Amino acid sequence: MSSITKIFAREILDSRGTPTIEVEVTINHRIKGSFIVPSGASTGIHEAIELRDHDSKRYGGKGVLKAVDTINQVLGARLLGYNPKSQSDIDHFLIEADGTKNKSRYGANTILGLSMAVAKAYSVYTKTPLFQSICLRESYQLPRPMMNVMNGGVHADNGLDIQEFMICPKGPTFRESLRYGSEISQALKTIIKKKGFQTNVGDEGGFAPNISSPQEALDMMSEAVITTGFRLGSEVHFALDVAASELYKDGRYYMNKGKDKKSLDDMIIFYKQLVKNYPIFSIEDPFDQDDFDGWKTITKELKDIQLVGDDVFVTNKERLQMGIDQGMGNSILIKLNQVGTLSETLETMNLAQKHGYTCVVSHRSGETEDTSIADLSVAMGAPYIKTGGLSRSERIAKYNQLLRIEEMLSLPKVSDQHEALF
Ligand code: 2PG
Ligand code: MG
Repeated sequence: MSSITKIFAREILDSRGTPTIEVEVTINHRIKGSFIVPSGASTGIHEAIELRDHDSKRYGGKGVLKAVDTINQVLGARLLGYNPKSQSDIDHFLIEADGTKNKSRYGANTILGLSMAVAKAYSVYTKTPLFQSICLRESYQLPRPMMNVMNGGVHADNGLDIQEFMICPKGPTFRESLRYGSEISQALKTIIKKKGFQTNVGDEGGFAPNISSPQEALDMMSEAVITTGFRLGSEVHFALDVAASELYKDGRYYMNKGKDKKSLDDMIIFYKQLVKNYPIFSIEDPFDQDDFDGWKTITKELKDIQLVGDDVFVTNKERLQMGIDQGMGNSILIKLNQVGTLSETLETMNLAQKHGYTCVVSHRSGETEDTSIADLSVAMGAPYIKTGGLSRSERIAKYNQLLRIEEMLSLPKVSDQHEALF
């Protein structure tokens, strides 16, 4: 019989140098697992709340000492003695203890730190890779990577309105897809340099040249794919995250850094044009989080495109159900900290899968060395993972973890003897 014997949290830093929470859970006094909570910049208004200290004397108010104290003094103590196998009971306890709809009492960062640290400790305790200890399946598949090679929007200081321009390579294995992505990124760097732009990178490890036209970005990406010898439109596709909630005000979308005011119809024309001219297979957040007309229209008009709801669904099963009922999108972005517990995340993913919505497991723009999302994507059979460009270790760490998982899956099965959490 296993039980949680110690829980400890500390304040550490994320990839932007902003404080975040690390939680360590100890089982039976000796087995330890830990998790570090990520943090977003283009956060949706319907996301669960991230608790910060708002003490202007520390980290510009962004410290998380209150959350750390809540774990060390209040919630951690109440979880002692729990069997770590009872992940749903533990998550349930945390949801109840918080008692609010958006986790504003203790913060989704506080709660997620605990929820995931328990899952990770359990994986160490059972000597089972995290993906297998989250969900035991007959067979597992690796997700196809969506690599953010050009950064714009609030993730970069250039003129691009669209937040993320991604390449999505499809090799015979994950390892090969990663190689395609890396080679294309290197070629892209050379092209950007040749055109006289700086090759600095944005928050998610993609390049952030000082350009403002999406066509210019997509042209450079196309050139990079072609010069590396990969087939555009079959071996490599493109994907966008428009993060349109950031561009929306009073029924209009302010493109071209505010100079162009676009209506819903103008936006549809804009997307149709892009999809016609480039091999774009996926568009995330093409409309604002509450612009349901926009969402419904694009879902009808661009039927063949994967339309991913991030700010609109916020990994929340009620929001997703509403989208399903109203015909909004056909795919959901999955971010653990948007909802706050592993159990709720899995419920949302199950709901999506049941209704034919694809799941894209995602990092946040503020990331850490934690690689749990790589395991989550494999555990749940998500067809895609979005975890940044091919630079910056907090992004590469997830890709590297997928390489390890692919290797593990190619080995003969060692043991399925453990009991999985879900
Ligand atoms: C997004 C994410 C991750 P952020 O909008 O999809 O790329 O960004 O974490 O800033 O919300
Ligand atoms: Mg997004």
